[in-house]
Amino acid sequence: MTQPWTDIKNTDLAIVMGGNAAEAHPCGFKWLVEAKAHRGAKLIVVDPRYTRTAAVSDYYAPIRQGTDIAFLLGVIRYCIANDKIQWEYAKNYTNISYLVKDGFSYKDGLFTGYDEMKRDYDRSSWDYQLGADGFVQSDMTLQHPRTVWQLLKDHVEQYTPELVERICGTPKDKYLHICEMIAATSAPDKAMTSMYALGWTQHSKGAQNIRTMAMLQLLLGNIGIAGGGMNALRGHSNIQGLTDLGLMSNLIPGYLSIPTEKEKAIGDYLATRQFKPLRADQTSYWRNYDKFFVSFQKSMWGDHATKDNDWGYDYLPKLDVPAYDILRMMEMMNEGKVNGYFCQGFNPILSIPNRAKTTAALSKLKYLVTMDPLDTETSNFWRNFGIYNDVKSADIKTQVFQLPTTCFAEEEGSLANSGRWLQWHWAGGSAPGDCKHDTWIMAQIFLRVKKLYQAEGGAYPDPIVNLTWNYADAEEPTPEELAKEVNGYALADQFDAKDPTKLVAGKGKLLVNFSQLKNDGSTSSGCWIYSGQWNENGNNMARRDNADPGNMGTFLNWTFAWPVNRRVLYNAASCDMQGKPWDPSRKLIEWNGSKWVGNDVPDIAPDAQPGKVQPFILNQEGTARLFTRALLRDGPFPVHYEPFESPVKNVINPAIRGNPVARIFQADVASFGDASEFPYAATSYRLTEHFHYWTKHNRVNSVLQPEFFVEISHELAAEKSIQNNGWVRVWSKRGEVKAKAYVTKRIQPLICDGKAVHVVGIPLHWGFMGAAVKGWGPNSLTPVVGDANSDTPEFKAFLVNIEPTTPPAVS
Ligand SMILES: Nc1nc2c(c(=O)[nH]1)N[C@H]1C(S)=C(S)[C@@H](COP(=O)(O)OP(=O)(O)OC[C@H]3O[C@@H](n4cnc5c(=O)[nH]c(N)nc54)[C@H](O)[C@@H]3O)O[C@H]1N2
Ligand SMILES: Nc1nc2c(c(=O)[nH]1)N[C@H]1C(S)=C(S)[C@@H](COP(=O)(O)OP(=O)(O)OC[C@H]3O[C@@H](n4cnc5c(=O)[nH]c(N)nc54)[C@H](O)[C@@H]3O)O[C@H]1N2
Ligand SMILES: [Mo]
Repeated sequence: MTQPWTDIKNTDLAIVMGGNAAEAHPCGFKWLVEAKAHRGAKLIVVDPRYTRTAAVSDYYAPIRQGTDIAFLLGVIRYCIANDKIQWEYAKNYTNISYLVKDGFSYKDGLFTGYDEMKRDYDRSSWDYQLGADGFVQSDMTLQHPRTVWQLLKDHVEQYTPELVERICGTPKDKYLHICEMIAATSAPDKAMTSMYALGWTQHSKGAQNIRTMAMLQLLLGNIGIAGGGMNALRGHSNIQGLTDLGLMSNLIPGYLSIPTEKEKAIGDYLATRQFKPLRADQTSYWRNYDKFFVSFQKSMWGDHATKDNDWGYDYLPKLDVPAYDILRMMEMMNEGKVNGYFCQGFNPILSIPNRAKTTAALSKLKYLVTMDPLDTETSNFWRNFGIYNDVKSADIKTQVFQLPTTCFAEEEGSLANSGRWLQWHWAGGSAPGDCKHDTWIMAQIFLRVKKLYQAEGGAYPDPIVNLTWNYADAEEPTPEELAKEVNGYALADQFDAKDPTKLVAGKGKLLVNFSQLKNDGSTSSGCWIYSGQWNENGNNMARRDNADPGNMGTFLNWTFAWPVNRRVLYNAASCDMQGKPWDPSRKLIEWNGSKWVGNDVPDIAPDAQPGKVQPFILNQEGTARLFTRALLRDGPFPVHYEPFESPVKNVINPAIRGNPVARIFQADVASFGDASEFPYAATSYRLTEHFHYWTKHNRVNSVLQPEFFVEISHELAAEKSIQNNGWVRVWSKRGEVKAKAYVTKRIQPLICDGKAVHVVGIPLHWGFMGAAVKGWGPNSLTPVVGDANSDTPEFKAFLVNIEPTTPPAVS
């Protein structure tokens, strides 16, 4: 999130599109209830289903899943046509005036450089025109035909309300009403907030869904201001922490990235990350990349990371593919390329697409280790649960080891929420039986592997045997020790940058924050953005002072927010070119004539002159991007593409199937279905009464939502002679499930391009372990298609067929 949850109380208009916050984020949703009650804020919901969020909205419109880009490019077109742009913001804080290279163009659904065989682009033309000084060329009059503004205007021109209705199935009158509500927030003193989650991410063009809204928000001047923002409402309580701490195969903590195979030397690596400013007077904060990186290496390998060995650069693995995400791992297992799999706090048999493929993949392993407090379907993947008889237990040779762990509530630590607050928590109870903390188990494995390397050598023992392991009890590092290590230490005395006689952190002391990080090996930090979480003032994540003197919901002494306790990212954009808030009644920060002051930690150097340095300091440009250059793999502007499996043809580019850069594996192509065999548009989602696959182990939740069901409209029920509460068989090209039918007015057929499209809604909480009545969820049906940029599976839009059936026999 660019805002914290608490800032949502300051909004004028919230749009929940691509999520269902009232059900999936009920606790955070209360801040929107505050905004409605105390500011008269309005709520728009756009969802294929009339959700519980829709039930408390001021305006609801249906949309066919997978078509949000067309919808939102149409809203941008509306704002342009009606001059609803926050011009001072857009001109100064975005790249709207920059000139794009002459070689770049867009035609028939593709940008310059597409290679059909590779399903990828040569992106070299997707860039700005640079001057002899290396700075980007611009035209503040916006008249030049190569400005981002002119290209954007052309790009969105085709997305008329009529086309939006044809593609999305959203009735034109409803659509125009929403356009009008959104466009009104272009006034400098009006704020709209976008709250989204998986309804946008779980698509083959998920990243572009989000970008389209970000572009709209930038044109309206709604990012960085109080009550405005782009908000990814995160899932598991610490999933924000997962990405912050680099648990993705292509990341290092703090959104640094793993080197690629081509980057043989540290110089190659830094050259493509340590960006120089593209404009005069810009900050380009990534210029400090080497400080964050070297400090990370020092936290990992201490005295073994030296200038002479390039800070241990060779110790890092190098990527030969974009990422080893879960879809790729399953593909590799299926190809027989993986022997063992450690599955920690993860239940992939239920949570990743195409269960038949997952089962086949796990069956090819020599061993599977699960680390989980619960007995999961994944650790029992080899069992035949009796309903479909599709698992042949006798043929599966994989050896399974179950290591029982504690649950997060049984240990101390911090959780990073969606608003980037690192909140310390304490153990709520002690764990039953002989289960162990994850840290204990991982420490045991590490110590044993290290011993083996020490005894036997091996191909390259250095990264393992040289790893820093300075914990009081080597057998189990404490959360406190780990949190301090992540914060970082001064490895030598540190002096003030402006006054070299002033000691700011003595050797061995905790660093104040990341501004002290150095590239000379004299500091360490496990995750630069978390630096400041636990310094010599103590554990800042444990702070619980809820004073909010400015009443802006920033609560600066409540926990610690990354970066440097800042609550609203890009808050320098909340002020005009004179440094005054666009809305004086909602002041985050302001320029007092000599420095920035206010209710939040300024996202700009404290003495930076207003109007000069631009507020998006992490970007090379200093401005936000309406045109992303080559940063996204599938285009510098979003384009409407159909889901990979779609009930209708792409009406603007009929020859293109799905996102042309979507990640697919050749082996899965035969398992994609089409509308002639599978005419219905399925989607999958959560219910508030369950949390994924855990709470079915709990009788109370299982009583509230006992049984696997699918939701369909009255019209589809009539067409297929399906009774409410009757049994149905739902099948796709990949498998089938049986479920109870729930016939509801909350799903209505959508008219797309003159054809009725029926939506089949499939909640995801069931399985075969635990207390609830058994049944497989949606992932027996979903396809293995990944987003072009993030590899997130297309869980939200796929094709099925449905018919009435007899009840299954439950074992
Ligand atoms: N009670 C409960 N809360 C949870 C969870 C849980 O299991 N139970 N899980 C947590 C996790 S890990 C996550 S990631 C979050 C997920 O939070 P959400 O994303 O809010 O939850 P979902 O129910 O998966 O999907 C949200 C909505 O997206 C809609 N949708 C589907 N496709 C589209 C589309 O193409 N466009 C639009 N506009 N809408 C679409 C669906 O109809 C659904 O209403 O929830 C978290 N919170
Ligand atoms: N079709 C479809 N599929 C989906 C989705 C969808 O919307 N549609 N949503 C996707 C999303 S967003 C998510 S997040 C996934 C969820 O998929 P998973 O993450 O696989 O599901 P969970 O049930 O949350 O599994 C987490 C496991 O962690 C265990 N656990 C809890 N605390 C601890 C701990 O402290 N240590 C350890 N080691 N284990 C612990 C729990 O017991 C549980 O078994 O599903 C994904 N799959
Ligand atoms: Mo999630």
